[in-house]
Amino acid sequence: MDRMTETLYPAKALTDYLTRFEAVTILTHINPDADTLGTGLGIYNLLKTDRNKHVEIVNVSKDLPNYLDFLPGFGKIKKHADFEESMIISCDCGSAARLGVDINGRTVVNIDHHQSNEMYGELNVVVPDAASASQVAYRLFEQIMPINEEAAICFYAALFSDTRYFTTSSVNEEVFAVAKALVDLGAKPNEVAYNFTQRRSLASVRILQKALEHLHLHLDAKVATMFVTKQDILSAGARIPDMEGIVDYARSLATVEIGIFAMELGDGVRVSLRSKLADVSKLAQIFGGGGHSHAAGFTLKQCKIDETMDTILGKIKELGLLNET
Ligand SMILES: [Mn+2]
Repeated sequence: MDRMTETLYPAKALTDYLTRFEAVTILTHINPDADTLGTGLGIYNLLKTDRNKHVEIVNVSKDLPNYLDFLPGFGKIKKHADFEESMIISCDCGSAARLGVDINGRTVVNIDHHQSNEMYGELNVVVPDAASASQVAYRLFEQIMPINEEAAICFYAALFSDTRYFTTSSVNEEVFAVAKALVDLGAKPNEVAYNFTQRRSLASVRILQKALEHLHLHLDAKVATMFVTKQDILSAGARIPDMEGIVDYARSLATVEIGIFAMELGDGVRVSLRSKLADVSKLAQIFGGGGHSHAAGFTLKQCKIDETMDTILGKIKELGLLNET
């Protein structure tokens, strides 16, 4: 192992933690995506091969994305953490608050790739250059144990998803090197792709239709906004996971630099931001959110959608986000 690998992926430190604890609680973030669940389940599938270890994987959200049910171990994801003295491994989560579990006083290994990560762990393995948290987990765990097929499928699916099927600016030689290694270990690219692209829920298409009805262009057509109201969500029969990816339609337009999608939920308005070049994580941070430079988001409590959009557009101008591009 070269020194670079040693600093980025502190395998020895991880081994020490794993030796000290008999039980491990794997935590994934609220409103889970394929990266947090794929990373968590990949690690779960690795750790559970040790018969002396107690391992649990937890996501506290009401709904899990059903299309991810092909990930080995998906049915084992629990809604509550039961272990009290376990070591915690958090996956793909920039802030402790997004875990939805009180981690005060606990030993946490934080595995992530968000630039905005708050480094809330005792051991923080945060690699912003990595395209997915699963890429970080793979590079870390491959040094200390054999990666089995179940884990390879999970890590590959997470990488496939967080790179938007290998199309984002984070895709480079290293991403393909990791993808190749995971395929060699048993991940089937066609099966993973099928699960992501050919198993849509009807509700996800119905809610997309509503969002497209509310597509508007602003600021010389450099910003596209889309939204869905509570009523839209109700009539489409959509759940939050059904709305993942809608924001990409806004960004995909030729003239558009920043795409914005807002959904009106019971407790406020949730906003997703996507950009081609501009750093939208700055914008998200102003509103108490976070994320990556080209994919970020935030939630505003008790807000109206039209006012929210006006405020966001104002901030885009104020920050000069479009001037950078
Ligand atoms: Mn991620």
